[in-house]
Amino acid sequence: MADPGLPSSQPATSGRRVDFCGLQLDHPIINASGTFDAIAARRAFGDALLERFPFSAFVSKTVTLAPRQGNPPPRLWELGAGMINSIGLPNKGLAGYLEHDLPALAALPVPLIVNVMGSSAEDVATLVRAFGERDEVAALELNVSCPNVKTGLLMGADPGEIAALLDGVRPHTAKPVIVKLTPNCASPADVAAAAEAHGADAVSLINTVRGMAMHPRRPGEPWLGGGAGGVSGPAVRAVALSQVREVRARVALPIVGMGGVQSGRHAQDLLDAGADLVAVGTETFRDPTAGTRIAEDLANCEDPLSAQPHTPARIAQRG
Ligand code: RRO
Repeated sequence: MADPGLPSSQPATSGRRVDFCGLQLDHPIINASGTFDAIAARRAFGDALLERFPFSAFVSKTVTLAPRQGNPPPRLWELGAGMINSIGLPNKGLAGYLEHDLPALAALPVPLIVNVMGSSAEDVATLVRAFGERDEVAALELNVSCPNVKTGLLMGADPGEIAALLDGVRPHTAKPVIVKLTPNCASPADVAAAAEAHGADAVSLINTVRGMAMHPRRPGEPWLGGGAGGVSGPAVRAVALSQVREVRARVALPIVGMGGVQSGRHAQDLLDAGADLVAVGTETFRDPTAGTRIAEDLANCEDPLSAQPHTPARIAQRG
C-alpha cells in the first residue's frame, strides 16, 4: 500500500520534459545537493519513494576523497525565512561512497548526479576520474562553493582558480560537468564565464549565502559550532533570481537555478530569469514531497496569466 506521506498520483508534469546536457528529464525540478537524503527516504517510504520519486534527477550530498566528520554541533539555526547551516561536509569519502552509497543511489528511478569537492585540483581530478568511469553516474557537480570549508569557497570565488580547476579535471571525464557557483564572491558571472571557457557543461547557483547567528545566552559567541554558516530558504530567493539573471547574461551554458524555491511560481521565476532546471533544497526539510508538488504546480504555470497571481502587476494583468 502506498505510504500516505507521498502523493497518490503520478506527477502531472507532462509537457515539461527537459533535455539537460543530454540527460532526458521528466520535468525541470531536481534537488539541491545535500538537502534530500534519498537513502533515508527509501528506508522511511519504501518502494513508494521509487514509484513517485519527487525529483527528475538526484544530486548527491558532496563527496570528498577522504571521510570527514563534519563540523561540531550545533549545525543548524532556524531563521524567520529559512535557516543557516554549518554542516561541514560529513561524508564517507570516495571509497565508502562507492561501496555503500552508490549501489543504493543507483536504484533510484532517475539519473544520478554526484557532487564532489576537493581541497586541491588534484583531489577533484581523482574524484572526477573515479565517478566518471561508473555507469551509475550520469553527471558530476563540482562543489567549489561550500561556505563551511575554507578551501572550497576560495576555489569558487576566483575565475582564475576555476579555469585552472577545469583544465585539470576536464580531461578525466566525458560526462557532463556542472560547476556549482558561490554567491559569496565579487562576480559569480565572471566565475561562470571562466567555467564556460574552460569546458564546463553547465553551472548551478546559488549555494548558500554566508551568514551567522549569535548565541542567545552567551554574548559575543556564535551559535553554530563552525562559527559562521550558509543561509538558505526564502531569505535568499531574491539573491538567487538576480544572480541567475546576471549569469544568464554572460554564458550560454545550461543553468540550474536554486535558492528559496517553495512553489511552482518561484520555480517559473527562476526559469524566466534564465535557468534551465530548478533545484529545491530547504523546502524539502518541511515537505519531502515538495519536488513533486512544485513540478506539478510548475506544469500549471506555463501560461503566466493562469498562474497564481503574486504581484500587483500580475493581478492587474489578469483584470
Ligand atoms: O556541508 C555543508 O556544510 C554545506 C555544503 Br558542502 C554546501 O555546499 N553548502 C552548504 O550550505 N553547506
